[in-house]
Amino acid sequence: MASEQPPQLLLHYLEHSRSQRILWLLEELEVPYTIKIYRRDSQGTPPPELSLVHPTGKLPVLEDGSLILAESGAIVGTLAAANIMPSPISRL
Ligand SMILES: N[C@@H](CCC(=O)N[C@@H](CS)C(=O)NCC(=O)O)C(=O)O
Repeated sequence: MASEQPPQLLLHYLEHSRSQRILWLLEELEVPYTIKIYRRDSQGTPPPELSLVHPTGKLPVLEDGSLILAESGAIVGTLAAANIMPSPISRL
């Protein structure tokens, strides 16, 4: 019997940020993913380990195996290009 594979996509998510865009899209598309949440401190400052996720120190970042995607717009575009959008924008 084959064992169930864990989702390949890992979303690095900073609370109260545009990371929400990617979370929303993954949910809408019903794409399996795991999520790692980074919390802001009481001043709203993000944790320093963001720079370990990506050299820019900014989130969201979406990991797909060895592929590391940054920039929320690029992540959205990549998910769309992966042909998992229900219909092309041109048909809307
Ligand atoms: N153009 C980038 C901007 C990313 C960005 O500025 N992310 C902010 C949160 S919305 C962040 O990670 N800030 C952490 C910091 O500045 O330390 C995108 O759209 O993903």
